[in-house]
Amino acid sequence: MGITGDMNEIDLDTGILDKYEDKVVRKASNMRGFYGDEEALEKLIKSGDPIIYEVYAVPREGEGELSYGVTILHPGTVGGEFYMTKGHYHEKRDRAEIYIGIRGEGLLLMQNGDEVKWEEMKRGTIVYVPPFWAHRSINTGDEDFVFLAIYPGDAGHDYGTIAEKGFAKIVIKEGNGYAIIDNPRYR
Ligand code: PAN
Ligand code: ZN
Repeated sequence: MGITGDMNEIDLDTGILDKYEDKVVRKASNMRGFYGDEEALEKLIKSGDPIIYEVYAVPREGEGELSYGVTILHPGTVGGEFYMTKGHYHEKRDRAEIYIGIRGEGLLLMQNGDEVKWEEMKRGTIVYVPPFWAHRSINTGDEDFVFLAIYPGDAGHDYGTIAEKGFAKIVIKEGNGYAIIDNPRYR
């Protein structure tokens, strides 16, 4: 991993970036408070604390710049809820984002106040996250769900609001598919 210039390369089959400057790894133990079934999460942590997702990013933090990153969200469930990202609002609420699906399948769940919407994602899907919408991705498949995200350099990440309140909907495994249901813990 070196410092990148203005050029980089993504392997469109795997999502692997040739160069990146930031790597974030979120294990089960980093996801305390995010799942309804806390016991199931503790069990998962005890049984080896698996990685839930990894982010490989090239940040450019100034106003007017763009940052981008690839997220690799592994498959699995915690008490019936699929593996997912923490989710966040942008600190600067009016900053939008673009998600591009690369591999696997998932959902992009978005929330603005109490209003919720979502889009299914797979290889080639492009989803526009408008300004003011919080966003969380969810792996609804049985292989890695991989996507590229491009966002304003000065967007910033507010994790606190979602960590405290959650999303109004959660995504659970149902048969071979998924169901999107009201979050009983939503505040
Ligand atoms: C994405 C996310 C990435 C990880 O790059 O940061 O998928 O999700 P969390 O940040 O919620 O842990 C993005 O939306 N950037 O703005
Ligand atoms: Zn974002």
